[in-house]
Amino acid sequence: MITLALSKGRIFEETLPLLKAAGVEVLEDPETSRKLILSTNQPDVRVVLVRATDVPTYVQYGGADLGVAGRDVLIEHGGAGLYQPLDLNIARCRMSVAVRDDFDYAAAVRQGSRIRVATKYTEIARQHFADKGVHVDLIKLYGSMELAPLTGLADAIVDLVSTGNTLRANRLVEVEHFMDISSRLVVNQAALKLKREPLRRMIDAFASSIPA
Ligand code: PRT
Ligand code: MG
Repeated sequence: MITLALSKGRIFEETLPLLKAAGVEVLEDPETSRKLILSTNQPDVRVVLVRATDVPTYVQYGGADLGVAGRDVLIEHGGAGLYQPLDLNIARCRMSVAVRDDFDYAAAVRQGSRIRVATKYTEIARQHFADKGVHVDLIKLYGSMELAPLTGLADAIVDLVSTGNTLRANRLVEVEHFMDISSRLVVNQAALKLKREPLRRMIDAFASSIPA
């Protein structure tokens, strides 16, 4: 049995064509079914639905043989115990710094002020500001980072941006786009040895159908 961990939403949707190229069709729709384990047309392949941030953990400890996770999630997780053979080029977005439209970020950086930054991505933010030599106080949030500058909780946020609509709707401006994000295939290292043939076939099929 091969178990693939996916999160609902964009990663599930964008992985379907890659699975199809590997001859795998998922038999249930996660948006209408309440099942957490989905069967496929291949009796020895199943999909488990987990939170996006839990995908690396499932694969690391063998709860799944392989999975698909964003570069953001993989950096925050640390990647221990994971083989990362492919950038799938799906679920693309960027990691950015955004501020309220009346906050002068460039001046704050130039003057060496301490900047309060709210984010779910504390590891990525810590590395980014350390590389720039900017002093920040990081505030960890689990949701709706856009609210932080509007309420005075923080001066800036570090968050994912794709269309920019969420920032615009909240009168925030993107002042730095510092990392390009896409999702990667991650594989459990022990499974790669024990289930070498079927996993290799799946990795090769994914590799040959990565979107441009
Ligand atoms: O949503 P939920 O809390 O269940 O979980 P999640 O946010 O961890 O999962 P999901 O499915 O939303 O994201 C999974 C992965 O998709 C992330 O880890 C990213 O690698 C990738 N991805 C691609 C995105 C986006 N695009 C994206 N736009 N993840 C989140 N967003 C959010 C962003 O955080 C912001 O709130 O969408 C909003 C901005 O979108 P725009 O289009 O308004 O700019
Ligand atoms: Mg989300």
